[in-house]
Amino acid sequence: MTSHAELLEIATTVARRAAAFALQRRRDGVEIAASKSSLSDIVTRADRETEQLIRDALAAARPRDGFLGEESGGDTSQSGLTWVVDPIDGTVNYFYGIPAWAVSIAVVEGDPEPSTWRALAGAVVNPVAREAYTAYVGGGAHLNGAEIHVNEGVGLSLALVGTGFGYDAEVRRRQATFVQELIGDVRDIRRIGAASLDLCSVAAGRLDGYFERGLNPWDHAAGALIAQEAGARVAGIEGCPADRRLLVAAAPDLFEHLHPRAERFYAERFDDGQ
Ligand code: LIP
Repeated sequence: MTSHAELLEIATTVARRAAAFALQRRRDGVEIAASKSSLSDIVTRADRETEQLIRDALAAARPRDGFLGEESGGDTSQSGLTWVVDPIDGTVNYFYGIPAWAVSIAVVEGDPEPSTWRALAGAVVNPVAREAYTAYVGGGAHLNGAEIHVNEGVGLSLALVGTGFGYDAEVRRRQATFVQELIGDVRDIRRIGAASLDLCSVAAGRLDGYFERGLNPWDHAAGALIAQEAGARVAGIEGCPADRRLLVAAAPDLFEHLHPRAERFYAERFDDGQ
């Protein structure tokens, strides 16, 4: 039986290799391979090549495990474990050369569904910043091997809060109305552009809180575990596990004030299909 620490070692080793590859491809020049849900929702050749590198490395190390990747879909697990992968989270930042993108690799137990899975280990590697965030369940969270912890005792009015927006212009317009509502009640808002780095920023105390609607499983699988192991509460609508409808992450005291605001807005203004 492979330990959680051994699973994390695999995730971290593969994420570092993939991040180095993606960084070199960035330096070589980035080409858009296609657009997905909208013209602004791009996928680069490097996204696809990096995911294939990750897929091949994980298949060699753990041939019976399942795989769920942003670019190449899924393979059913025979072992009960599935690797959930975003090869380049923050694709638009990557395309523009903004140094806020990361390789995100998590391994989960059970179906690859955020509402039911149990995340066991996760690694988020930002090669430009030379930063590797890691966690396995019960092992705490680390940044480059040093333990990290969320900021506690921060009230809403002094909270630095991250968020993000969807690729659909109409959805973005409505999401922005919540930011307009909230921005006067918090210290400030940050839009980093990569959910995995938003969640790791909460874990490291670089953000006090984060919320977003419309995330895919691979966007938050690793970052949410890292934030939880750093002391954050991470949840969605009605306190259920985070999913596409909503993810809120913050230290428990701030969460009690931030989550109801986000939940009320998103439950009232969006139906589940959007
Ligand atoms: C991104 C997320 C980010 C969100 C962006 C985009 P991608 O993922 O990490 O939080 O605001 O719109 O979805 O597409 O770069 O993998």
